[in-house]
Amino acid sequence: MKQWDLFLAPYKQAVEELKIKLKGMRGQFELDSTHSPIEFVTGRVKPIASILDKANQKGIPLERLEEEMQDIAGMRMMCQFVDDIRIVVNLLRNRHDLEVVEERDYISHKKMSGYRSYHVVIRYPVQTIHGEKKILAEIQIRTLAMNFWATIEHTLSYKYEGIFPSDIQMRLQRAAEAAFRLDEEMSLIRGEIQEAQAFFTRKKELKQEE
Ligand code: 0O2
Repeated sequence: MKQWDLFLAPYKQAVEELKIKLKGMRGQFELDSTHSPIEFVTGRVKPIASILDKANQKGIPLERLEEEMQDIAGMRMMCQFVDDIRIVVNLLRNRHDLEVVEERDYISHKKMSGYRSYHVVIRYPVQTIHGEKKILAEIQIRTLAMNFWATIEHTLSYKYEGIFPSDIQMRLQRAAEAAFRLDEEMSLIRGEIQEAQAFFTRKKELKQEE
């Protein structure tokens, strides 16, 4: 157990630090009084049982966990709109306190399950009493609708141990489609609101010039 505590300590530290930093980004948008592309942020260290399960499934030897398991430290950033995801990914790419090492776009290429999300794998330096240690972490960036679907599917997946009865499978696929359409509708509504805002701002400016 002590060995796991030692192994997981830098991951725990990274998650705590990243929570503060990524939530801080939202705070900065609020200060600017501009729309925040970040709605909320969560983070967790993968439980030992899940690490062992995944290592077993993927054939990762325990001594290779550091290099081969990218989501022992996992963060999630939830956005209101699909367009916000690109903005958040760019913000991450431009940071100097982490290095983006890999990106997986499950939005343009959704998974067979119906899962949609944008994954960014980072290398993050943790300062310890023994010096700097760089760890891998995964940041999942998704809309509220994508998160809703993934959370429910994940819970059901535990219940059915990953093998869904065909009717549930079909309903999950339909729910994934519905979540996709919800995101599309919301983007259209947002576009119209922004157009209307631009129109009224311009009208106000013209009036002031008169
Ligand atoms: P947990 O409980 O979230 O920690 P693979 O696992 O082979 O698909 P890989 O290489 O591990 O892929 O990385 P990937 O696909 O970028 O990220 C895996 C993580 O993405 C999962 O972690 C989930 O969090 C999420 N994810 C991927 N596919 C699905 C899906 O179909 N449904 C849901 N709900 N989430 C998914 P873990 O390790 O599964 O678990």
